Amino acid sequence: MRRHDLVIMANRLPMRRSGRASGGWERSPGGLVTALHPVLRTREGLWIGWDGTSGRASRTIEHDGLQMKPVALATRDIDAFYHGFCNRTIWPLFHDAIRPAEFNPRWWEAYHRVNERFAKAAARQVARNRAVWIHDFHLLLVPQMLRATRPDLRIGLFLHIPFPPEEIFARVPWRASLLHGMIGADVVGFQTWKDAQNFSRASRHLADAEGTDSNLTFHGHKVRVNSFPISIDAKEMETLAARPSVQKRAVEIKSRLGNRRILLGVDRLDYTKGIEARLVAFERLLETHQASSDRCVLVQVAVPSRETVPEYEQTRTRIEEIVGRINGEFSHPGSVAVHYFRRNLGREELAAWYLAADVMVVTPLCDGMNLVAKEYVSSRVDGGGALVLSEFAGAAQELRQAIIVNPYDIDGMAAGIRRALHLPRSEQRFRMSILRMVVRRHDVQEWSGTFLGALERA
Ligand code: GDG
Repeated sequence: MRRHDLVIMANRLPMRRSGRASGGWERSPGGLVTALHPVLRTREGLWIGWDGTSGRASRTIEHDGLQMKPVALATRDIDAFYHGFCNRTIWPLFHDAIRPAEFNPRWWEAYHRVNERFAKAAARQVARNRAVWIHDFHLLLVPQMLRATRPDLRIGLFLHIPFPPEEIFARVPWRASLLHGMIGADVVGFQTWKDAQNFSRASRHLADAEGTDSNLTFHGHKVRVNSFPISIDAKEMETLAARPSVQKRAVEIKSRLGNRRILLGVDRLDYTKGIEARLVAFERLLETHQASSDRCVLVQVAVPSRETVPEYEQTRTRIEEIVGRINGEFSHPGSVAVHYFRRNLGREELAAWYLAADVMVVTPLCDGMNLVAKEYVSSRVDGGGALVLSEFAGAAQELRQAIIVNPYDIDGMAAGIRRALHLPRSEQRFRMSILRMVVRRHDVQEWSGTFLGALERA
């Protein structure tokens, strides 16, 4: 069997099974694949992940120059590992415990089992002394498991979501095991320096690691800890937004909405994204006559997500109640106050909405990075638009020319939106030009190059 020079591991494969596309597979959209595809191609790489189905894994598949190895998960494991430990334990806990995390020993056992399965799959596939790059919160135990059988490998781990402050993390009954799992890597990367610090402190205080915030030692093994803020494929976004069909669609969207000022929100329908508070802030502007539905409209795109988790259903219900309340109170014939789309838009359509939006409102309560904010500025090839951004999105560390708001402060958020609507044109263009430069300079290609460089040096 041929072994690979670089193995990427993530919960999901970058392709999904489809009846239509060639060979029964189609590429899932996303910057991560775009960034890693060329690296994997030149380095004889392999991507290991779950293919989204239950049952037996198929052998390695090659599609579009990308080699992929599906990992099989049993139905009961998918439930306890994915719906349980990933989505109902780690996700809420790592997002500041906005919703209470549930600690179920059965889910933990399944998490352990699935991580072992991934680690075994990787151990068989990587060539001697080569590298494995593990992604995200589904696979936190893999670094240590892999190191135990393959101490020759360089192992990198990148967490896409925040790492919580120590006192929140300390609630997990299996906290030391989780930390030991992560510490098995040579490089552990986070979205922001704050996340990196939270992790290093938890490791020293709860898992007997020693060292500084950027260099830890555990039983003689050295771990580099740093921030590697993820980004988007800025060139691809710019090219998409410059397409005549997208530009034309943006003009059409504006005209269909009566050429009112457009405020736009685009999020997975997730309680961390702060959609309810954003709606209430807009309602506040309407109530206090600082905005009117004759002159502006809020469009919220909410992409269905994790619908089997009860908290997500409750969030959806609350959002829909608030939309109904605002429209009942403030809509007029021909000028609906809030347009709400609970669906996934195509890439072109999404780009057209970005271009049509006068103000993009990105107000998560807690978010690792938030790529929507970066996609918006990158799509503004016309230099127009304004960004309102939560201070609790990782992106706020870089996108400093956005109008930064606290999503827990409804009046402050309303004031931020109002300010964005009324920015003098010269200031608006100045802010946008800097934002665009930041995203272009620090794109996803730079991100993957920097991480792999750090792994190489480890
Ligand atoms: C996690 C972390 C971190 C959204 N609506 C549509 C659509 N999207 C695409 C966007 C963007 C992606 O989904 C969402 O990315 P985010 O970064 O906003 O959020 P999460 O899904 O929560 O991702 C996050 C990220 O990982 C990367 O590390 O930034 O903090 O939570 O790319 O474009 N795409 C299409 N139609 C839609 O309607 N086609």
